Amino acid sequence: DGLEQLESLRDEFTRFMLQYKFAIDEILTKVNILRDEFSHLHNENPIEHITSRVKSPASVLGKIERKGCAANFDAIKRSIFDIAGVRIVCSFVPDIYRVLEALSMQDDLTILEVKDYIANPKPNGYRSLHLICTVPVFLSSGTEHVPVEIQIRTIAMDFWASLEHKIYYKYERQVPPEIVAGLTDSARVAADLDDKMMSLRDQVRSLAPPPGKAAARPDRT
Ligand code: 0O2
Repeated sequence: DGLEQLESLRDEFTRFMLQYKFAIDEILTKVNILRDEFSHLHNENPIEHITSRVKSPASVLGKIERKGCAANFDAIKRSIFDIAGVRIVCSFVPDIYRVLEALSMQDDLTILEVKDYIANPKPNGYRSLHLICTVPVFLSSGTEHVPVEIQIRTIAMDFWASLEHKIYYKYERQVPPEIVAGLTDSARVAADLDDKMMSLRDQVRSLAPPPGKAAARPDRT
């Protein structure tokens, strides 16, 4: 009896986690289509790379505790929105908003929230654009609208966030103040780098194309 209960719980858990994997697959298809479209039709590629992860069960449990959310699958689905996570790393800051706009136009995506930590960085200097949306996943049992957190950032933002995450967690949240200050300062350096690269790109775009080099391919109609 106990064993049967355990097996049924395991199956329910597997089904629960699978819907997040499928949601990620749906978003990855969308983002890869955008990427291919940008590079084939517009001859430019605003997306450097894409990563994704399903939150580990231990990390989901930690969040349930922190949020004081009821420990049942329905409550978890309604209150934890980053079990499925997709990270899109772009070249330049305006590319982030182009990707946001392209995703916003997709009929089957429902955007629940946009958090713009680029316009309003966190006090520690963290910058990224976060998007919480739901995507329909078509299962044999019916359609599930599954939440996904999409983080869109530049290479410089990603570089800083990845290393900050390592340094911060290595000290188990007991980071000495001079290190905190150093991290915040380096976030500023990363932001300056984004500005500098943007300005270099704008300068190069305003130059005439070098002799013998064809101008950028026009959009196909
Ligand atoms: P992981 O391992 O990346 O999944 P909540 O999500 O409810 O806890 P909040 O404030 O609603 O908190 O979410 P927020 O801050 O918009 O987004 C949380 C996620 O953004 C984090 O997920 C990180 O991925 C990233 N993030 C936010 N702030 C920072 C930061 O200061 N440094 C770094 N490196 N990343 C940050 P997780 O679940 O914390 O971690």
